[in-house]
Amino acid sequence: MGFDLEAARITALPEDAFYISDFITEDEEDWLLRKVKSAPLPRWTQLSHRRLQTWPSALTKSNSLLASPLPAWLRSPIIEPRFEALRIFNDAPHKGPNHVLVNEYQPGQGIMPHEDGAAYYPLVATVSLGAPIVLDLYHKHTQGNREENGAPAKAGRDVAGIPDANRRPQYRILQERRSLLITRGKLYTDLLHGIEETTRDENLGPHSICNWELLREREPYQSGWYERKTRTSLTYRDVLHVVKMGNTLKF
Ligand SMILES: O=C(O)CCC(=O)C(=O)O
Repeated sequence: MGFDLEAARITALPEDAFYISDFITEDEEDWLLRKVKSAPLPRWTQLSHRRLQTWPSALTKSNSLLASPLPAWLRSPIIEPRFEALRIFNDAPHKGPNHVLVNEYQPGQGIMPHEDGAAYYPLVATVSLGAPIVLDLYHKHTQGNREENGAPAKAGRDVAGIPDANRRPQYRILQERRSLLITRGKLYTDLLHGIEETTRDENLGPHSICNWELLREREPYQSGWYERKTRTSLTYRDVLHVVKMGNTLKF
């Protein structure tokens, strides 16, 4: 599969975002979902609005990663050969992702607007599995009460210091199953991202969805809405600070 990254650019967004609708095949999607589901139960962290697996491990309190390879199923075929062919992580310190969060959202679940923060090189590559979902992007208005790394926000307050009901995303990206979304640079550092807690995504169309022209299929959304189904994401990142344990473990 050959991909042209420039052809995948979401031109309506500040730099940089890319969307590839047909990134993995249906068989690869099935296989990846089986791998996610077959992980032992303690691998899952149940949060109030989604559940999460962290590979190879959670970051330390000082935002470091204990050096350990990603499992083979998260490497091939996504990193090798596809990310490598796209050269997306070539400028990252470790030349490739070393950390993956697996998020599972049931209908009605989502994630509050947040930024991923300084622990990571400013690039996220997200593979979507199972069902479509809309990612909302918000400009940062205040520095005060935003979330970082998906930590719970204070109830009733939002990132802009305005009531939740009045919060409007600046941009909306529709992520189809089997797609890849890459966000990097200023888009990573200057905008917040979140997923609405809803059972249907509405008001969809070329006027509201900034990657509308890059979608694999537009017909399913012609009515302007769809019902959410279980959607799983694999978010690949490069953690900047990696600690090697080898020399410190002495028996
Ligand atoms: O599931 C997604 O696409 C978004 C996940 C996310 O925002 C995060 O892991 O920080």
